[in-house]
Amino acid sequence: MESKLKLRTVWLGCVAALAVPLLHADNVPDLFLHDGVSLDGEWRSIIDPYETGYYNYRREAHDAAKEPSRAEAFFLDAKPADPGERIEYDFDTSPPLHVPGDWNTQRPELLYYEGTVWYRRTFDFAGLAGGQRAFVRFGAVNYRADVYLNGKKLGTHIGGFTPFTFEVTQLLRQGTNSLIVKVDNKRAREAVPTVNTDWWNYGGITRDVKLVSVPKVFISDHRLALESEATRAISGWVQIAGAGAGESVELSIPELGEKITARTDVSGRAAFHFTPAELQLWSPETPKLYEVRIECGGDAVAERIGFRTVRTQGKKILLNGRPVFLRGICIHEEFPLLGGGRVKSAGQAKQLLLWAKELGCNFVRLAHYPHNEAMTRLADELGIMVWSEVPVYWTIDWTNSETYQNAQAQLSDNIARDANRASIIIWSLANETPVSEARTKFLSNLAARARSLDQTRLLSAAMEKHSDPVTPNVYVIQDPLADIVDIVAFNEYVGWYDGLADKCGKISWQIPYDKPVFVSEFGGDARQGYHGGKGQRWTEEFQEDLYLQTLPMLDKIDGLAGFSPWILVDFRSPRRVLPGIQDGFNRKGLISSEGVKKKAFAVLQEYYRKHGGSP
Ligand code: GCB
Repeated sequence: MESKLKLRTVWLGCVAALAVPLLHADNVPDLFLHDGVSLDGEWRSIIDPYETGYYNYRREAHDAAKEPSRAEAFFLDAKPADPGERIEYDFDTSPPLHVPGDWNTQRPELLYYEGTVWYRRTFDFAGLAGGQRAFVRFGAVNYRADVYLNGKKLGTHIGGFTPFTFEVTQLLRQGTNSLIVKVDNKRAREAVPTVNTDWWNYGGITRDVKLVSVPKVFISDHRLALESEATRAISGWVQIAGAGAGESVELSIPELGEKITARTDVSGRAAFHFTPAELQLWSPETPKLYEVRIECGGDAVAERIGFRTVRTQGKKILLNGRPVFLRGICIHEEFPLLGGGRVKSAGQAKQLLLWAKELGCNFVRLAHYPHNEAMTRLADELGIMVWSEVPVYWTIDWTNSETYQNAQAQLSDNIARDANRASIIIWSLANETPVSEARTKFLSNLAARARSLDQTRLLSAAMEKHSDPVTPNVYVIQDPLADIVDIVAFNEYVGWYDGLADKCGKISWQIPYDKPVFVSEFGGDARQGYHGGKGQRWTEEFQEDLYLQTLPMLDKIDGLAGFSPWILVDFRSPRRVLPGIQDGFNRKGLISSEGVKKKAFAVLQEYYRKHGGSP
């Protein structure tokens, strides 16, 4: 990560209260709820593997130059002023890419492209009403975004799966505006994720972009949560940007007959505490959501929120005070049909969750990074509990403080984005990270940060199992991270990376924590339509048998609170090269990359049916 990393502003409200014009903002969560002008659609694009539009021939950044070269600095979006002028690029005649969307599945030559692509979108703007402020909001850009409006740099954002925002009040023009994003998805050792993953690193402006105008004083964030299922008290706050003390904020939940007014404190925050007479709690069986409205001065937002509690008691997970078994499945944010690639619409997100429902799931693990906003909002609506994760995966650069700051920013932005989603019950800190002192320090700092930002959810991380050579069939979870998290979760691949399926019958478990146990992955590959005996690897029968053998093995785990097999749908992974079988896909899906169910789907469905799942 570079030192030019975006300036992080912790609370927009605090910063805006200063008389300094705010140029850099990051996640201002409630801009999602404000109406805006969509900037989705066709953007002009320039593929720039050598970053010619960014660096001059001495490798100095054009955007740091006093007088950037009109001929070469792409962010200027220049046109020849006369027939003799040298301008070595032209957005107007460059081909389009669709936003939201990864670039890889839009043009065959970009399938495995990693590097820089410049995006440009022009839009007309009529002007801001007196005192209004304007922001441009990106749902996600993978991985690094350098953003420019009308030839001026707005800032840089790093991290591929969380939203970010820049204030553009001063830079918007009446008439035509040019918004340019240099998107760079090159992997880096010190990045989060790092160079080595088992998924394809799609590049592009992968989520929605919009331009939002708001009053000078506006609602920038809010939190509401049920304090206890016994008292039914709800508490929370609303953050007003640009406000000091004494601003009046109204919060109402019409269906509950609640309308409460509170005043902001000096930091622009208004606190709420109330106990509705009749509150129906959110659960997978009854995913009740209430319309919550917030008003402050000339600004208003509304969204649907569910109320529930989640905590642990010994080896149990309690939802609304009652034990719950998590019938889960892992999901990557990838859609199998329509050309594949990153999920591009709420409709695609919904299809993934409906498949999980059909399996009988009440829980999904959204691997290995924050999924799009639609996913968690739909999970609220559909009654599916969620494990939400940040891409701290495998071998992160544990001792690099910028890497830590990066991971912490992604975690904080994810929490800020989704803190009002009843469906999310677990924040996950990491996946299969090798035990070391540096790694445990890194993750315990992340855990402390997560707890300071949100006390209404559980923490976990997908750990690994170990065994002693003297007792190879006794699997032990022994990881200092297990002392830190609330749920002891681990991945296991007995029968795939670890012997054959018949090994499952020999395994016993030692998990010495008085905490719920969750198996966050198991599974094996099958090429859909490839059939053979159950001993023949890659066939649907092999995968089916693996599931049949694994489920009774997991039943033997003391304190098992659920599991999420790997994975709902086959997904792209360049590590997976076996011709005719993998062809660039991890084939552990229960559904193929063409959207067809494999035999093991029915095995898991039947198990979940017996455990209360009703597809
Ligand atoms: C794992 C990883 C997951 C991989 C999976 C596999 O343990 O967490 O990202 O895709 O195994 O298929 O090997």
